[in-house]
Amino acid sequence: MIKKTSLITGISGQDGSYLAEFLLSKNYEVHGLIRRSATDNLKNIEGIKDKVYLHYGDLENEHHLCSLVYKLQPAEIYNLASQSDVRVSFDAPEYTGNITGLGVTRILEAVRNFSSKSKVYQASSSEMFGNAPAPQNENTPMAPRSPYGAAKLYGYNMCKVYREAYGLFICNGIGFNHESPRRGENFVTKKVVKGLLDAKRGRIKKLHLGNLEAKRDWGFAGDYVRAMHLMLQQDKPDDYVIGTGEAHSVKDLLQIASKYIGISWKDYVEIDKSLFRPTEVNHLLADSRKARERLGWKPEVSFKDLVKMMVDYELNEK
Ligand code: NAP
Ligand code: G4F
Repeated sequence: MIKKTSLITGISGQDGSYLAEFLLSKNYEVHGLIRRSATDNLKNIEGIKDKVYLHYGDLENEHHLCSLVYKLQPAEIYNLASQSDVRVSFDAPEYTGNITGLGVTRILEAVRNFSSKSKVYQASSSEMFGNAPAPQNENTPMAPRSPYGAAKLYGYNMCKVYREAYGLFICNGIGFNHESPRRGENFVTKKVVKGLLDAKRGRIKKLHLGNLEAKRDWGFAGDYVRAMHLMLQQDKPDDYVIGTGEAHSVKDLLQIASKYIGISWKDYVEIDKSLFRPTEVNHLLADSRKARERLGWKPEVSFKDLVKMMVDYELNEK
């Protein structure tokens, strides 16, 4: 059987690595865009490096994206690359706009001009909702509160424009927070799990955190890549909210993780005002009925099991 060709931007990230494994299991030929790095940024794809085709490049470089898309003519393109850290986007707003926002347009232009049959998945974000009342779904008005959210909203809208103007097959997945052992170290789930374990082992005396009241709808990244793939298998392109339908505060996260680890988080956590954001998103909770009904998607890992998975992984890390 002829293999379907896929291209994943951001293949070295959390989602990119799970998606690559998933597509390989479905017998796809998997290509990934990676950035040249002086240090190791390929840890997440260590196990599959020999099974995928890696191409150096950057979402900043339109010419390179065009020639890659032209050469590969991928059946499916998953645009997962971005400056994905909300806190960092306040320090680097222009860079975030360039990669997380304009980067989407560069992919869309490459597809429009050189591979118009490619189906495109865009990794949009629940951060676009800002403080819209929970639960949020595809019809909830969007009002971002961070440069990251604003850049994602631009990319989201460009996908809609290109879908309607040029008849391209483009889907926005509006992803709520999803985590895993491969989560970047600055995100709060990984920071809490690692920090509490370090505290228990006596490696640190205090774990510095920001706003403990914020609520997020946290799911397992492995579940979310199935939804990305399902969107591109439909007859028509559309946008879908992807989330668990359960929200927890950062305090709940601390409670569950510390109970499993066997310590009291209150002995270690210190609030650091500098870790608060200039503007916060208070409560994200997904109403993902559309994805459940039309795609037949549902998450399989509960929040408690996700936390346990992340703790167990750290315990087994050398
Ligand atoms: P991640 O772990 O931060 O991965 C981001 C990827 O983008 C990395 O592979 C990174 O490469 C690459 N990248 C960054 N800047 C690039 C550039 N200029 N050119 C090419 N590649 C670049 O993010 P993730 O959690 O897997 O998320 C995947 C996507 O979903 C992102 O677009 C994110 O914004 C979005 N999203 C994530 C969530 C979530 O909760 N995880 C929710 C909603 C939306 P390096 O390894 O070289 O840094
Ligand atoms: O883990 P976070 O940094 O994730 P955030 O900001 O929700 O963004 C993630 O999810 C988005 C989807 O909604 C993605 F689009 C985005 O790419 C990323 O994956 O922070 C979660 C919450 C925030 O309210 C933050 O203020 O945790 C709070 N928090 C409290 N102390 C902290 C900390 N966050 C971080 N990163 N570090 C802290 O010390």
